[in-house]
Amino acid sequence: MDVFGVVVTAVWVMLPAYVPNNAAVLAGGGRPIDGGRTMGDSRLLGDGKTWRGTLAGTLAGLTLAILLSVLAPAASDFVGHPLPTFPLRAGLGLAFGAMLGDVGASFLKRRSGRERGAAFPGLDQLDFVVGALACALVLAPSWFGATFTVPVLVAILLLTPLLHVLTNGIAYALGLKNEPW
Ligand code: CTP
Ligand code: K
Ligand code: MG
Repeated sequence: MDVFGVVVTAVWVMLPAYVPNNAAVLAGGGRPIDGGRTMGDSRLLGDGKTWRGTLAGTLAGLTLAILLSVLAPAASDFVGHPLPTFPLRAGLGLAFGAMLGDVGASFLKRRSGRERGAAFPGLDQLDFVVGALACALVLAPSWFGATFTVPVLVAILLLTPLLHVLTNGIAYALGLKNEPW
């Protein structure tokens, strides 16, 4: 596979994991997952992780995975490269895993004394990737093995932080997000 093919595949296959965080920002609010509970001196997760945001993010990612599967033949023709479809379990793993990774990162942020909204460089950009890949591996192992070749994984780890910085910067500039990370 050439570099173009690797990059296009990496972005395509991770779209259902990229969208949930942004959907959660738009739809979030209401009851926090931790119900206000604390661990030590800090909140377990904080007010930034809500049931509604998590559900909306997961549904948005899953819906996108279904849509991309329908579009895969046309998109493959367009880029001149075979792009994968998403079995339901793969789409669910990527979408829910992205939310789970983000929730896990908030847990770690609170344990390290960071308030809601504080930056944690590195973790902020990759938490959802690790969560998405891990859940996709568990829920759709054979699809995972066929889709995530080593070059595609390397491209994902290099490109995701760039895309994350870009989309969050745009969300901040549009006034949708309180911080640009
Ligand atoms: N959000 C949500 N539920 C989630 C994730 C995000 O409701 N599972 C919404 C919240 O309104 C949150 C906003 O999206 O404030 C931005 O998400 P994020 O940056 O992940 O949360 P922070 O508020 O920065 O909190 P944290 O420090 O815990 O990351
Ligand atoms: K986050
Ligand atoms: Mg934040």
